[in-house]
Amino acid sequence: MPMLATIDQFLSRKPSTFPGGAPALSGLLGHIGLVGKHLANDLRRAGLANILGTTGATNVQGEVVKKLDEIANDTCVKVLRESRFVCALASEEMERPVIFPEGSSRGPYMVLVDPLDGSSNTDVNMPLGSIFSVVANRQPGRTPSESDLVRKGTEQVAAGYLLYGASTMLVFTSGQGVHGFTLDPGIGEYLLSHEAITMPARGKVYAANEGNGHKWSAGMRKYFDYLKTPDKATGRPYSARYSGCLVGDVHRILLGGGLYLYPGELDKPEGKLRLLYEANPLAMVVEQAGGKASTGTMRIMDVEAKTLHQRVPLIIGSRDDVTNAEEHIQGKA
Ligand code: FDP
Repeated sequence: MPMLATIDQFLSRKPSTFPGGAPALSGLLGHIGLVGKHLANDLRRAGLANILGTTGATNVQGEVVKKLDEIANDTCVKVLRESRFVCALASEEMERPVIFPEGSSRGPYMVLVDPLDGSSNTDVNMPLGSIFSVVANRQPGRTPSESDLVRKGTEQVAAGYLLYGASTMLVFTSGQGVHGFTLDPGIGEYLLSHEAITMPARGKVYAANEGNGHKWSAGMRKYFDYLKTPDKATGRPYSARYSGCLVGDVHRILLGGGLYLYPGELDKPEGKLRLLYEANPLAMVVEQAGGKASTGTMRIMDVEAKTLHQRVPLIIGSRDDVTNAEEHIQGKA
């Protein structure tokens, strides 16, 4: 039976290692949670409110912008601008970060977001997510620059995601385990539903867009053959589960084990996903739950961050599954 604690109540119960302490983390998560409430509300009514489909524009990644991508980004900017904990925001949808105006409200943290993850799911009423990464301003009070946001995954002070599925969830870590809260829409509160999530060391599920298989390295293709070859002792074949929403797939794996892969391709070795606001925050969550996140050759959170919208191959999930995938990719299996 879950305890019906709010985020605030939950955080105030334990000593916090978050820089700024539990009240600062609670305040920050309050605003991120508010973004989630707005977006969950928009998504529930999307088919009725003429907000499905595209805007006609393309974003900095050269990808088609959905109306809901734009709404989600605007919501993040509007809500986090009001937070006295946040001084800057970077987003998948904006080429440059927004630096919030100076003043008494300027906060010590910088937030990096993918405002609406899995946007191909918008028009078909399938799961979507928002991903967030939090880093500290190196010199609190000073106006940060873009380069201050471009940081290694190990420098994150908190990270997590919102999942808009059958219910809305806020899952986060601040380096003290991973905790999941479910939004009770009747009272408008996130309540603790999944305390101290721990992943199985190995799972039975893989998530990947196998339609891209012809573009992968021989080692990667060999690993997928391995996953599908029956072998009782190692629990194979694995089941395929791919939702088109990274957050949804990682959430399934976080709770039940297995792995998600978006590999680099022969003519696009950097892959598709973004390091700073997709791979790094999910890597922090998964590592805190006992799992692992890798490029195939190195730990995601150790990848040197060079640019805001940098891409990275991602293999993330149960510890032993990710290690096994790495061994295949590196020709050691
Ligand atoms: P999307 O581009 O629809 O936002 O983050 C990018 C992402 O979705 C992930 O959520 C998803 O797992 C993946 O890309 C889907 O990409 P493919 O359509 O190439 O499979």
